[in-house]
Amino acid sequence: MRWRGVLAGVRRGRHHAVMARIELVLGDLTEQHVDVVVNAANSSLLGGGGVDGAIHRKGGPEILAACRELRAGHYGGGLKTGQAVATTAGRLPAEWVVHTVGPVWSATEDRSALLADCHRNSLRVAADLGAGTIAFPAISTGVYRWPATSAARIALAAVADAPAGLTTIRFVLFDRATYDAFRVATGE
Ligand code: AR6
Repeated sequence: MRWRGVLAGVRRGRHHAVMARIELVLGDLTEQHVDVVVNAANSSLLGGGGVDGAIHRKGGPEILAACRELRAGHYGGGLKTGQAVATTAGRLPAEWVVHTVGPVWSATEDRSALLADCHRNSLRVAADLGAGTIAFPAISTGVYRWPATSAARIALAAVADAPAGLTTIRFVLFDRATYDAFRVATGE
């Protein structure tokens, strides 16, 4: 697409000068026209419910085939919590899916560093691919039960110092309460 080419030109010319813009959107991650969408996956990399299920449904079988190849190779034991790895985005309007595994919420153990790792490692993988634009869901706030207010603070802090080359970091929030939690956290 033309605008991607333009952005790539800007990035190459002014590598260190471009700051990432943070955007909050109430909507569906699978409809985002960005270079990378981040999947809130599980360690099996073989699909699940929530946003993971939506990505595989809309992206088609190519994504699962790529995940199976990862499992057959370097990721035989699955993807560890906090780590990130890229595949094709199949039929999604994005170029790549970066799969990451969020921590399950615990009331007794502080797993915040792992949630921050998900964001930082996803950004690093995206930057290594040459991506300029990336969209995240609210990782761990669904099936993994992380409270949205806390997740929003951790996510926004973790992406504040993005690798060079990333110009847009978009959080795509699926419901109004999660969107509001992120909006409040941006003002803190
Ligand atoms: N677009 C944007 N956000 C979405 C969408 C969508 N299409 N669908 C759901 N969400 P979850 P987790 C929101 O459960 O908590 C899966 O089974 C959702 O409302 O998708 O990290 C995996 O395979 C919530 O705010 O991910 C794992 O087993 C957020 O995305 C496990 O769930 C994250 O909810 C991971 O749990």
